[in-house]
Amino acid sequence: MGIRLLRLLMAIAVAVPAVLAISAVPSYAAFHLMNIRQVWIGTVDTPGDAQFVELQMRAANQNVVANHELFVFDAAGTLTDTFVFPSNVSNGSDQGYILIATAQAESLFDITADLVITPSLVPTGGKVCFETAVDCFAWGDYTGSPTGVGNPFRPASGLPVGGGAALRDISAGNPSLLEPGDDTNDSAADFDLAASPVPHNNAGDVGSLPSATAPAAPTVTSSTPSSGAISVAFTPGSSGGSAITGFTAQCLSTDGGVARTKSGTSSPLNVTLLSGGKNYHCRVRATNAVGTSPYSAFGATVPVGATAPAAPTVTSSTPSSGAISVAFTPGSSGGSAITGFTAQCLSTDGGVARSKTGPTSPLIVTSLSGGKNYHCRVRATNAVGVSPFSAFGATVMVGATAPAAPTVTSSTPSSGAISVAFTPGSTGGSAITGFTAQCLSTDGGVARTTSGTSSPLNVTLLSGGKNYHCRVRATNAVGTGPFSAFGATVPVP
Ligand SMILES: [Ca+2]
Ligand SMILES: [Ca+2]
Repeated sequence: MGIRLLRLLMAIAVAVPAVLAISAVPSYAAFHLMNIRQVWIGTVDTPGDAQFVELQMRAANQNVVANHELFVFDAAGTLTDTFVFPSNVSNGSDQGYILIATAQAESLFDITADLVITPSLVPTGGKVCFETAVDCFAWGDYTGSPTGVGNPFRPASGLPVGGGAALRDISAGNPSLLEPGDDTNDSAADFDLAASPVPHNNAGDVGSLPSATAPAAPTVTSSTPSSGAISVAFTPGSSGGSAITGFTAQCLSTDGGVARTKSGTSSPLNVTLLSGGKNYHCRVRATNAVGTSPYSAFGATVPVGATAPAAPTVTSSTPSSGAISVAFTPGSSGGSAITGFTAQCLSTDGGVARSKTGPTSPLIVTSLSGGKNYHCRVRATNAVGVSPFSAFGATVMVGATAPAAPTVTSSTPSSGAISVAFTPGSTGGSAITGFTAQCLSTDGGVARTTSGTSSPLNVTLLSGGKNYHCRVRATNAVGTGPFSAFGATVPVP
């Protein structure tokens, strides 16, 4: 064997293992032992703008990513964006990271991305893939090909804007290492929702969200008045990094109306119970878990529409016989002239209730029950409506009246007479001193009366052979009441 042949054989002996080694490992070996580790979309302030996809190596020397790509698909599985690594990354350590992020995410987390992308992930559903088949992740209402992704992560709700991140669960095998067994190609099974996003880049930096602050002030966009109310529309300012939990609109009058506030979780807020006919301007502030923003600038000054009047105030209740004179002062007109007042007197011990309407104070409420206790209240009316009642005035006893009419219960004739039985009505607050029965003939007999202190009263000297009906009235110290209705008409023998 000559020297030249020996050298050739030696060269072949060296080369063949090298060729075998090359053919046993695919040419993409230096970037494909990689998984999508974390995906995050959006912040509360700029939904969708701050986004990142984090890759993690599960072997050393997977840093030869130049010209390799991140593919973004929509929910239907259609490719919408492609982002290409312009160069390799420098750190090829096993378990090392590669950060693909928008400039907004770089700023938000104060971290440098290894590949900067434009905002392209849609929170409601989609898919991202590193290269055509290295690894893919699908979420939300993704309905494209299930190859490599199985079931989408959080199919009902997608990725939470401003919320936690989709984070690969690496607990299988060694729980602290990303390994092939941590990828089952089912996004729903392979990922969990982490409380907050924590991006890592290839240089070993760890990004963090800035600590939250109170929100910025909202901006009032319109103030729409109606009867006694203003609907305040606004746009929120920055959340301060912590979700806004509520807003408060405050409306202040520029000409003496009452100030009011209204809280709620979204625009618009309808601030009610404002003073009709007064001018108002309104402002809004926002609250999150950290605190409350300053108020916005005031919106436009607008006139609030007229309302029903405010309740009057009872100033005195002066009783007399069967009546109370109710004096009062009006409240606000509500921006529309008051057209009348109604005083209502209610008894606290069983007297009949009465009311009286008129244009001014006082109103004299009559036909009340003498000797009963009453308190009275007043309300006002204008073109818009009726006010609430005022508070009750003092409780006073109504002066006695003449008695109410008795009730005839029977009329029993005898020769030239009728015995009239009856039951008394109200005394009117003063003891009844007597009754008078009166019998009138319906066919020409002579009329007669008889007085006495109790039922029955026997009315005599009537015309025999004539028909009669009888009635009764009562008398007390105040006076004589009205007659009762007539009893039955009966023939006198
Ligand atoms: Ca593992
Ligand atoms: Ca996979």
